[in-house]
Amino acid sequence: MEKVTIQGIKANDHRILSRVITRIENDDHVQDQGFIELYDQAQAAIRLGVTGPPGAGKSTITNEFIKRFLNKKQTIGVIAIDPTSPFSGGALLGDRVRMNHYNNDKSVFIRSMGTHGELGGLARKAQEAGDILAASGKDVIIFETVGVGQGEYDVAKAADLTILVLVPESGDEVQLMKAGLIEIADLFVINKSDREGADRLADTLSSMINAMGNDSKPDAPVFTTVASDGRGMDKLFDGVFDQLGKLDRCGLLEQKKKERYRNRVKKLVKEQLLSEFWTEDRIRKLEDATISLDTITESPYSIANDILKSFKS
Ligand SMILES: Nc1nc2c(ncn2[C@@H]2O[C@H](COP(=O)(O)OP(=O)(O)O)[C@@H](O)[C@H]2O)c(=O)[nH]1
Ligand SMILES: [Mg+2]
Repeated sequence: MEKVTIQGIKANDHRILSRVITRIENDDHVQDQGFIELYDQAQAAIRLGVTGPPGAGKSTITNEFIKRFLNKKQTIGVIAIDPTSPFSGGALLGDRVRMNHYNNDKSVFIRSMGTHGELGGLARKAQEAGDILAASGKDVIIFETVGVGQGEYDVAKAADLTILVLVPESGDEVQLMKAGLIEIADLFVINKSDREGADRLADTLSSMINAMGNDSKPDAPVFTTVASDGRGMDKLFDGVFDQLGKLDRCGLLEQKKKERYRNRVKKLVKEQLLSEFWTEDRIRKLEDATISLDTITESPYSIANDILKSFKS
C-alpha cells in the first residue's frame, strides 16, 4: 500500500477508503506493510454482524442503528455482503439508495461488496474491509450479510457480536437449523413483528436457547421489532450493548478476538503457501501428467503426492 493511501485511510478520506476496498474486493493484494501500519488503529472499533435471510429487514435495522450511533456522536462503517446477487442488482442498489442518505457525511461510510470468487474468500475480504474502515477511525463496523449458511458463519466470525434477523414466518427454518443457529447468534431479532406469529416464534426460540444453553455462554436474548417504523428498536439497541457487556465479562469477547486473530494468521499462511507452491515447474508437471484423458492413468492422489514430494523435500 502506498504511503499516500495509508495517510488517506488514517485521515478518513472516503474516496480512498472506497478505492482500497475495491482493491481488496478484486483480490489485488494489499495485505502488506500498510496493514501492519494500520493494525493498531483498527483495534478499537466495535464490530457487529447483522445476518439473516433476504428481505428480513437487515438493512432497515442497520439504518436504525446508524441513526442511534450518530445520536451518540459515534461514527459508523457498514460492509454489506450479498452473495445471492452477484451482479449487485436490485437489492443492493436498493440498499445503497436507502442507506446512503448519509452520503455526504464523513461519519458514515456504506459499502456493498460483491462476490467475485467463493464465499470463503469473502469472509477474509469483509474482515479486511472492516479493518480499513476501523483504521479510518470509525467507532462501529457493521457487517450486513445475507443468509444463514456456512459461508455466512465465517463472515459472522468477523464480528464481536452477531445478530440474527428472522421474520415471523421463519419458524420452519428455525426448527431445521437449531444447533448451528444457536451457535452463531449472540442475539436474535424477530423483525416484521407487525405480522402474525412473532410472539410465538419468540417463545419457541427462547425455550430452545434456554434448553441448549450452557453455563459458559450467556443465553442469546430474543427481541421483536418492526424496524420499518422503529418499534422495538431502542430496546434492541440497548440490548446489543447489554449483551456485549455480558460477553466481555465472561471472557468470550476476548476468546472470539483471539480466535479471529489466529484464523487470520492461518489464512494468510495458507494463501501465501498456495501462491508460492504453484511454480511454473509444478504447473508443468501437472499439465504433463494430464496431457490427454487417454493418458491419465493415475488417480489425482498419486499425481498430487508426486508434486507435493518436491515441496516436502
Ligand atoms: N412490514 C414490515 N416491513 C418491513 C419491516 N422492516 C423492514 N421492512 C421492509 O421489508 C423490506 C426488506 O427490508 P430490508 O431491510 O431491505 O431487508 P434485508 O434484505 O434483510 O436487508 C423493505 O421493503 C422494508 O421496508 C417490518 O418490521 N415490517
Ligand atoms: Mg439488505
